[in-house]
Amino acid sequence: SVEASIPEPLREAWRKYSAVGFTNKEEFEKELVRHVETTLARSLYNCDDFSAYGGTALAFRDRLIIDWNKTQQRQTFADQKRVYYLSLEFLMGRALDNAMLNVGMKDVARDGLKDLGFCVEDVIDQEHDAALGNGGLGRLAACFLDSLATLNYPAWGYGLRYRYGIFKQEIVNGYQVEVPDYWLDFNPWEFPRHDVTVDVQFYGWVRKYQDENGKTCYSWQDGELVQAVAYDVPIPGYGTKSTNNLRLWSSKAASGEFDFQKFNAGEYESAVADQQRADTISAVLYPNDNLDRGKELRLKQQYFWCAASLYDIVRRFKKTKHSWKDFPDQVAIQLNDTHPTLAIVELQRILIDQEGLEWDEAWNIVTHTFGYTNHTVLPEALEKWSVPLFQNLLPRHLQIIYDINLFFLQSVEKKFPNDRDLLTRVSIIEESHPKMVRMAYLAIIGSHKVNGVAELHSDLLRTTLFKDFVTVYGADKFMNVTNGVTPRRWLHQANPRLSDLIASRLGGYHWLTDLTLLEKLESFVEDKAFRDEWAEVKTANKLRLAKHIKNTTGYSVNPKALFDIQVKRIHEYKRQQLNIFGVIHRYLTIKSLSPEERKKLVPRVSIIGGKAAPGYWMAKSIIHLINSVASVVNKDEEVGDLLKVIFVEDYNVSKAELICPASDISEHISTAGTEGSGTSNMKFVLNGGLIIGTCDGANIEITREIGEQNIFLFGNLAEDVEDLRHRHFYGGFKLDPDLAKVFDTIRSGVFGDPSEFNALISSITEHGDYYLVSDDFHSYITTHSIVDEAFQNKDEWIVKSITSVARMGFFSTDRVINEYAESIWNAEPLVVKD
Ligand code: F58
Repeated sequence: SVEASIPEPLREAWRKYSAVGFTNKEEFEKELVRHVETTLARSLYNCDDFSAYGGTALAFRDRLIIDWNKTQQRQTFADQKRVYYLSLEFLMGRALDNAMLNVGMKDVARDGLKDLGFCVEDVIDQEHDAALGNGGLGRLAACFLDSLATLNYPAWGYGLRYRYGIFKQEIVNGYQVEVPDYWLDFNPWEFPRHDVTVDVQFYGWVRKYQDENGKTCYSWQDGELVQAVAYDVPIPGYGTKSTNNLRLWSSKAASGEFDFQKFNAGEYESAVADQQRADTISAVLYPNDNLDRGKELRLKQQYFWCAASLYDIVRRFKKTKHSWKDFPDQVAIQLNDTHPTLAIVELQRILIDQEGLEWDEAWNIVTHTFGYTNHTVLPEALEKWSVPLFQNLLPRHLQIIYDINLFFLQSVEKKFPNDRDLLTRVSIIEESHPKMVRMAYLAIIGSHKVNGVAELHSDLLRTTLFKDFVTVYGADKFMNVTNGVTPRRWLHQANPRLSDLIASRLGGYHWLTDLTLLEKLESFVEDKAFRDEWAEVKTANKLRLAKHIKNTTGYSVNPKALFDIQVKRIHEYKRQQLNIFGVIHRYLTIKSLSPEERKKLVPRVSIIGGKAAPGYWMAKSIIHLINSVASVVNKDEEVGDLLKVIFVEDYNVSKAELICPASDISEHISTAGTEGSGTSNMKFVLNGGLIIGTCDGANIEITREIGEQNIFLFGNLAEDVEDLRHRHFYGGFKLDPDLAKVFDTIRSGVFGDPSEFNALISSITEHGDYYLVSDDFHSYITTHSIVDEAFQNKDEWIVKSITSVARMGFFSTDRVINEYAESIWNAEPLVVKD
């Protein structure tokens, strides 16, 4: 603040000593040793890899924070629009390697560490992943932050600082076991801001009163206060000084609330219990992916985070001295799914209850500020909160929601008189028992733009889920912004060999900030030497993964085999069951062949990884089946190298960086129409792997970009899914004969107690096969044979691989962020100079 700033005449003295951070190897070594010896209190006699990691991280952190300070100052003075990305999940993974590469100092670090007796890769490997997310949605938020900083947008992320991130997965006797992920023991990447706090209110009641002018007003009274404390994480851009901020809120008992009265009255334990109750809010990330469970603590998390973030944003806005009507020109807030929808209601509450604006003026500001991104059409994932729960926890917000709904329904009624059904369908309140608040509808009504994450997905939103809202608002409010990934982490960092090879031909790394430049690679496709080098890179990456597999599972896999990979959250709609049934089918085929015939086969390693939500039994039994099949197949000497099955334990961001560069083929095989976009499909293709996939999510646009001849598509189309499901229920279900054999084999007990897999099988044979596993099985198996055949022509395979990478420019999050900035946020970059 102004009061705390050093007066002008003294600033020279200050500037003389301003921190600059290291700029070369010697200075890096000096900083590293200083941090190890003083910050970490270790010495050259007890500095292990972990301490070297600590020292290196702290040295890089210093650099980041210097740039961060300058960036924030410049943004404050520039007085231009800021973007706020509200996401309950930021799946950041590791920060050190990323920081090294983004500030362009990895070689300096490598050489410096070597001088001091350390290997940079081993040091990087010490870092615990920041795993504050479940899957695609959380990782997308992390990629967005990288692009926002790289493109110099003045942007902040807001999230929760969970004490426990997504659980660590262990496989015990083939079953998933969840272990808590306590990741904060040593986290050099965050800055606690104990002076940046917000008191957040819960429960209580609403007082209605008249102000001095006789206007009816409302105020939220009493209840319980919980304090939000800010923790800031610097986000470096690639090749720029811009360093943005990710602000994560941590909860604790509000200062007045650690009840000294109770304490003095001898109720020490109960005072501590209150404190713990407050701590609980930011304690743990909910581990469900694409499932809404409606738990009160989750709603508390959502409001806690929205209220703290909004308070912070409004506080920053007020310092600019702009008038309220300018708010949407100064602030754009993007809602990552419906989880932050309460921010809409909270801003309306601040404007009318605290700032005294009239309803319409306030609502106009609110709706011009927010944009909402939807990530799924699965009905079970759509958030709804029970009205009684709301009434108790957030009584004033419920009133405001009812008012928003009333005014909205009145406007609909005016436009479409006498259509009661329409009113019931679009009402924010679902008339069930108990009544429910439909968060997606509230998000649509409170935002000026709504977007899906791939073309098919956005089309489905417009024609099914949000159809009535297209009728009400017109089609322009609903748009598509196809997802992407950051090429810095997902190519440069994950696959240094490929990045260097590309740089050797394109004359440097400028394509990392304009990914469309990769198209120049196509001119090298005819170059035999280049193709050979390309193939060598893939082999080296497969060896790197094979080594990890050996170390973690004990299984040796042949790096010459076709590596077939499916890594993502385990979910019936993503159809890992289709994959493992296909593997069993392959196993049966191998067993049925003569030794001579077997020689013609292409050896395969089927690699599957991912976490199941702890309460999702079907997903857990899929994991169990994969592991059971692995333990039989991998021991079968008749099969040998022809087939190996590997379950990768505890799939996370840092493992993805190891896995994505090592695929020959990866699987993106969701039932058509169910996957919003998918982003691992992009990561794999960008790393020179081909894909087998359904016509779903972004697979369709990947096909458009890279060409049909470079992808293996199979299965029914989205437009036919409804019909097929309908037919299953009305007498038309016929189990695919090959799949029937697979089921017979499972039932025979070859893979252990078959009763464990009853539910999995009967969901297909008896309960309607909702995900069309049987319908798509034949097409899936046939397409895998085509893959085998294609893989045998090594040269053509490499041509497909190079061509695909060359055409992936569209899938950079840089393109994505520029689209959001232009068509939703109306925000401009702000370059930070030295
Ligand atoms: C994913 N959603 C989509 N949700 O499934 C995927 O197709 C898309 O590519 C990705 O978002 C990015 O747009 C997803 O990951 C979650 O994990 C939620 C977490 C919180 C509870 C509800 C699901």
